[in-house]
This record gives sequence, structure tokens and C-alpha cells, in this order.
Amino acid sequence: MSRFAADLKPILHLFLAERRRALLLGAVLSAMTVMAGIALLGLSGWFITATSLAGLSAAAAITFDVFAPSAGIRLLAIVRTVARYGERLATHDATLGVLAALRERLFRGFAEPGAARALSHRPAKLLFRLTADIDALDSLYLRILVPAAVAVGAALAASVALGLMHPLFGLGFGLFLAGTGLGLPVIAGHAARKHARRRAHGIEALRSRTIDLVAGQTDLLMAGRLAAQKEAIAAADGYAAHADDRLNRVETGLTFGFGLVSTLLLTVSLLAVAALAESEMITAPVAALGLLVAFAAVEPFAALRRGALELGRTLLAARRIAPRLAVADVTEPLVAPPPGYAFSLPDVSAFHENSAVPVLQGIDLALQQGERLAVIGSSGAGKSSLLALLSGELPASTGSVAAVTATLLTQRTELFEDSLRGNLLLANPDTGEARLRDVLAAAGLLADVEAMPRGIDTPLGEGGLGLSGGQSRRLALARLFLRDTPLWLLDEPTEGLDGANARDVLCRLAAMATGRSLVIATHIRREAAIADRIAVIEGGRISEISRRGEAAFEKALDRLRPD
Ligand code: DUT
Ligand code: MG
Repeated sequence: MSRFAADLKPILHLFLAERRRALLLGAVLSAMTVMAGIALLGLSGWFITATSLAGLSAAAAITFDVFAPSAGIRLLAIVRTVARYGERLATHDATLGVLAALRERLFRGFAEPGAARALSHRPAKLLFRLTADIDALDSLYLRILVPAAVAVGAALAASVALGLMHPLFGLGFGLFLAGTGLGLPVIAGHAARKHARRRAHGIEALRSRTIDLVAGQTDLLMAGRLAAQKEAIAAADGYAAHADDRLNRVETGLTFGFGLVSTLLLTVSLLAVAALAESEMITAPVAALGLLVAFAAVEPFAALRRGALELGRTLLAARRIAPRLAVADVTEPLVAPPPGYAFSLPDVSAFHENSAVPVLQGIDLALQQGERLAVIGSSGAGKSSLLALLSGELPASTGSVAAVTATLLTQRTELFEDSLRGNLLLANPDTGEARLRDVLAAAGLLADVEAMPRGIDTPLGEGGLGLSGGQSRRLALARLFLRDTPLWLLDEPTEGLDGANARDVLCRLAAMATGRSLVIATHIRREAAIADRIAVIEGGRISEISRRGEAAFEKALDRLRPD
């Protein structure tokens, strides 16, 4: 129980912090709707019985006041309608507002160093956190908290009304209704929890396996794994369907339980009001009022049914999302380097997640502002990891990283399903048309873009589909050029471009980078040749640093791939 509380706490906190007043207003209006409904039914019962009794004798018919009760009925009907309208407006608006805030918090959480890297291993997971899990949380307020509070309130009000007829009647009614009305959903919620969780897992597996089938069908077909993938999908579907079936059974059981309880309660209430009327403690119209109030008070508990069945899913979502919300506050920005420096790494080591061996060890390196450093070394030596360290994506395990704000051009080009323009504007949303053309020209892509029928508004498919590998790379470079940061970290910037094109792009890159510091991880001579210093990295350690003009610098260049 305490674990649920711990999972739910940050989320409830967020609900309240975000829209406290609207949420409370929604709950109050919801209670008003239900109370007005109960009073309406009770008063109507009283009125109908009283008028028919008055009709039995001419004297009573003349003195009977029909106006006050019928005005009351009209008033209650209006209050109920208006309160219901207001309640829908308030609760749904507040819930949607809270969920939007939650999404933003989650996005910020994913933007923390390390989180994106960890999630990029399982993109489907990220998708579910942002969609299904957040949606599951709306049931917390709309289908659990508000209905429970309203139902308890209704039970209390009804037992007070019935208690005025006879204290024991009111007390017994209230206790039994609250006990069973809350007890049944709790029992059902407990029984449904496992199945609700399984259903969520099943649907997730179904979706991600289907995505894999669609995205990788060529590879699956070539590897002869198409049938196996289809079977895996069918298995996930079967798993989810089985859980769904179980959930339906629980729901049926709960509906049955509610039916039983309400019949029992109404029967006992009928006997009670009959006995009270018989002994002339209450009049017949009051007895009718009592019976209808009892009837109406049972109804709000039925609203808890869906919330009870969804409780498992809601708790699962809370458990997955809560830790993300907690980390969003604790990360600190990188410290600033000493004046005149772009970064300084005093004896820094770092580990990749789930790795026992350090990927970088005893890195003692500093770069002055405006200086250009090439990092070379065999594949897997730790070049990209060094850039990740400088960008703050990889945390230092010993020593601390001090760096100015940096932009990282990742080794793998990341493009989105958007227009060329949209992909560029990511780097700087306020960029004007002329500047976009400038950076495209600087990246050597302008002619290619102008040859496309829709120019810069040409839509790209997922992952930049529609561009060649080299064109994608140049688009990524153009996007880098829009980032006005003092330090650029370039991971094999011209990989995939032909020699002539690459030299042209490098020449423009050098011009665009005037006044900035550069760190270039590379295997290619032309990229290292624009540097002032070369650091050789071997097995996560820097084995040699040379400066332009020194013999070791030329030697290091000679070790690289020509062209
Ligand atoms: N590594 C991990 N987890 C990661 C990334 C890398 O364990 O998320 C390991 C693999 C490798 C070492 O760290 O043994 C260094 O990888 P890095 O990508 O830094 O190597 P590189 O020098 O950039 O290699 P390449 O030239 O192939 O890009
Ligand atoms: Mg690399």
C-alpha cells in the first residue's frame, strides 16, 4: 500500500500544483450534481405521494400547497443540469491541462543527459510513456478520486436524511452502503490489478512487434523470420485478449455484486420505511421520499466501477512515470571552464551504463577558445564517448567536466519526418529564409534542394527518407551551422561525402567556425587537417597530443585514411 502511495504522490502533487482550484471546483460541482439528483428524486416521490393522498379528500385538496414543492423540483432540476454542465467543463479542462503539463515534464525528463541515450535503445517504450501511460493517469482523478469522494458524500447525505426518520435506520443504511459501495470496488480493483497490468504489457508488445514487422519487413523476409514475427505478434495479441477476458469477468462480478447490494439495500429500506409508516413515526409521502433517497444514494457508487477496473493500469502508469518526474529537478548544468578556455578535463574517467570497464580513463585535456582539436584513434577507442562527455550526455565518474555550451553533430545523422525546413528549424526556430539558404549553401546542399520540385519545403520520410546518405549528412551540417554556440563537437562530419564535396564543405565549415572552438572526431585525413592539435586516443586513454608544425602532427595525419 505504501508503495502505491509513494508512486502516486508525485503525480497527485502535480495534479494539485497544476490546477488545484479547477480540480476542487470540479469535485464540488460533481457532488452538487449528485446531491441535487438525490434530492430531486426524494422530493418528487414525496410530492407524487402527497398529491395523490390529498386528492382522496376534497378538504385536503383545497389546502394542499402544490406550488412550493413543484418550484423546488424545478429548481433542483435546473441546479442538477447546470452543475453537471459545469462539472464536465471544469473536470475535463483541468484534467487535460494537468496531462499536458505532465507531458511537458516528461519531455524535459527525457532531455536530461543520459535519459535520451537510454531510451533510444527502446523507442517504443518512449512512445508508450508519452501516450498510453499519460492517458491512463486521467482515470485517477476522473474515475477514481472524484467518484469516490462524491459517493461517500452522497452516502453521508442520504444517511442523514434517513436518520431524521429514525437514527438507527440512517446509521445502518450509511454504514452498509459505504462499506459495500467502497469495499466491492476495492476487492474488484485488487482482483483486476494483475490482469490490467498484463493487458497493458500485452498491448505494448503487440504494438512494438507490429512496428518491427512494418519497419523491418525486408530484413525479416530476407532472414526468413517473417512467419516467426507474425507468430510473436499473434502471441502478444492472445496474451492481451486473455487478460481482457479476465478483466471482463471481474467487471461482470462487480456488476453482479452491486446489483445484489442495491437490491438488498432497497428491500431492507422498503421494509424499514413501511414499518416506520405503519407505526406512524413518518407519513406515507415521507416514506416514499426515504425509499427514493435510498435508491438514488446507491447509484453514485456504480460510477466507481470503471475506476476500479482501471486501477491496475493507472498504478502501473504512475509507477513508470513517477521516477521520471523526480529526476527532472536534480540535474545541474556543466560548470564553466576557466576564462579563455572552451573546456577543461582534469583527469576525468567515465563509464557507459551497464559497463564495468571505464570507456575513458585519466583524460587530462583542455582546449583554448578558438582552438581546433582533432581526436583520432581506432574504432571503439572512445572518440564519440569523449564528445558525449563534453556535451554533458555522458557523466564523469572521476574528475569533473567544465565546458562552455556546445552543439554536438552526432555520428549518426538524425533527421525527422518533416520538411527540410522543419528539420533545419529545430536548431533555431526563428531563422529567416535568407539565413536558411545561407546555411544550405555552406553545407553544399543548396543546389540539390533547389532541384527538388518543392524546394526547401520538400517533405522527408522517417529518418530522412528521400535523401541520400551524403545529402542527409549535409543537411545535418546545415542544421549545425544554425547553432550559435562557442563550441562545436563534430563526430565524423563529412563521412559519406565524396572527396571533392567533402573538402568544399570542410572549407566552408572552417569559415563558419571562425571564433568558435572545434573538436572533431575522425578517421579521415581531410577532417583532421583543419585542426591545430591532434589527440590520439587508444583504449579510452590519450596516448599522444601533437601540435601543427610538429613532426608528430604530420605523422598522426599520415596514419589516417587519405582523401
Ligand atoms: N560503448 C558503450 N555504450 C555506448 C557507446 C559505446 O558501451 O552507448 C562502448 C563501445 C566501445 C567504447 O564504448 O567499446 C567506445 O565507443 P565510442 O563510440 O566512443 O568509440 P569511437 O572511438 O567513437 O568508435 P568509432 O570510430 O567506431 O565511432
Ligand atoms: Mg564514434
